[in-house]
Amino acid sequence: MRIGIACYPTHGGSGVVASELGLELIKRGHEVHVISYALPFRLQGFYENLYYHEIDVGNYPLFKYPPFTLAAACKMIEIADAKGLDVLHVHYAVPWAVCAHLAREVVAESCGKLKIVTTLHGTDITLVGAEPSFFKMTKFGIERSDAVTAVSNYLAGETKKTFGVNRQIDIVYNSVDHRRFVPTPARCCRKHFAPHGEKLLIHVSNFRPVKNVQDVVRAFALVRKQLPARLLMIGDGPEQPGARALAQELGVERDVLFLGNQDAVEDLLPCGDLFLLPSKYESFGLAALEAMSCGVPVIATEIGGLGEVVTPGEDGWLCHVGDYECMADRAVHVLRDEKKLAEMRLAARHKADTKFSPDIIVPQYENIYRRVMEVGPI
Ligand code: GMT
Repeated sequence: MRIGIACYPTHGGSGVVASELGLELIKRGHEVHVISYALPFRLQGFYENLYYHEIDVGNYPLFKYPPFTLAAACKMIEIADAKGLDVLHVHYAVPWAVCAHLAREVVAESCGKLKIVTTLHGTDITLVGAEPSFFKMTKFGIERSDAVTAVSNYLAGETKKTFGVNRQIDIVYNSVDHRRFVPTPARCCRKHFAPHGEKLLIHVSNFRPVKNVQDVVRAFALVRKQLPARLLMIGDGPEQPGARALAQELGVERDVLFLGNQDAVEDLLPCGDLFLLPSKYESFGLAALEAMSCGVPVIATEIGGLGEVVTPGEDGWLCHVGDYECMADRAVHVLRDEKKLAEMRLAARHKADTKFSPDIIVPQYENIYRRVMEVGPI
C-alpha cells in the first residue's frame, strides 16, 4: 500500500507513534509518505521507501497568521496526487483530520479514492478538541474519517461521550519496538548517574501541566529521605522551571538531574529502577510502555488508559492523582525488595514484548487500511 502519514514532529506521543508506525510499515513492504512541518525526531536518517514531505506555510505579507491548515491540506493534495496514496493516516485530530477531509474533497476530482484514517491520541479529544471553539470542527473531522482509531478503550469511550459520536472506533494500542527498547543497563552508563550505587528513578515527558511533574519531585523527595536515590528528569516544557525550583525547595536538587530533551531515551531508560508517571490525565502512556520495554516497572496514576498498560502488583503500581505519598510508599517498598523488583522488571519487559509488540499492533492498522480501501471510491 501507499500510505500517507500526517503528524506533529515534536517530542510528543502522537509523533512518536506515527514515526514508529511508518518505520514498521516500510519493513512490511509498504511505501510511506510522512507529511509534517519538520522532520519528526524519530525519523532522522535515511530509510528506503519512507519519504518526508515538508509543509511550507509561506510568508505572504497579507497574512498576519499564515494559514497552516490550508498549507497542510495542500501538501496532502500534492502527495496524494503525485504518489497515488491509498490511505492518509492522520495522527491527532486537530487539525489533521479536517485537513485530510479537505484534501480528499479536492483529490476526488483527480483520483477519487483517498481514504482517511484518524488516530485519536488523547489531548486532541480531552483538551484541545473539546475546547468550545474547536469542538464542532473536531467532531466533524472524526465523523468524516473512513476509520477512527483510539489508543485505549478509555479514550474511545471519552470520545463517544464528549462528542456524542456513535460511529465505530477501533482500539489500537501504542506499540514499542522491543528490539530497540531493551533492558541493557550497560548501555546507559549507570555509574555516571548513580556513582555510589543509588537507586535510580526516571521520568520522561514534555513537562506540560497535564504531566504533573511536581509530583515526580515530591514523590522522589520522600523516597530520598528513606534510601539513597537519584532522579533523572528527561524532557522539557513549561513546567520544567517549576520542577527545578521545587527540587531546590525540598532540598534534593543535587540528586535530581534535569537532562532536557533526549532523542534516544532508549539509551537512558535501561538505567532506571522505577519510572514515575503522576499525570493528571493520560490516554495511554507511551512513555511508561517504553520504560517497561526496558525492564523498568512503572508507578503511575490510576487515570485514563494507564490501567490498560500497567497491571498493579505485577509490572507497576497505580495511585490516585495527586497522591505522591502513595507513589513514594510503593517505590520505597519495591526498591527495598530486590526479589520483587527483579520479578516486576521481567513482567514489565514481558508485557511490552508480547501485548504491545509492533508484530501484534501494526497488523491491526494494516487491516484497518484494507478495510477502508475495500469500501471503494467515495
Ligand atoms: O500529551 C502528550 O503526552 C503528548 C500526546 C501527543 O498526542 O503527542 O500524547 C498522547 O499520545 C500518546 C500516544 O498515543 C499517548 O501515549 C499519551 O498518553 C497521550 N498523552 C496524553 O493523553 C496526555
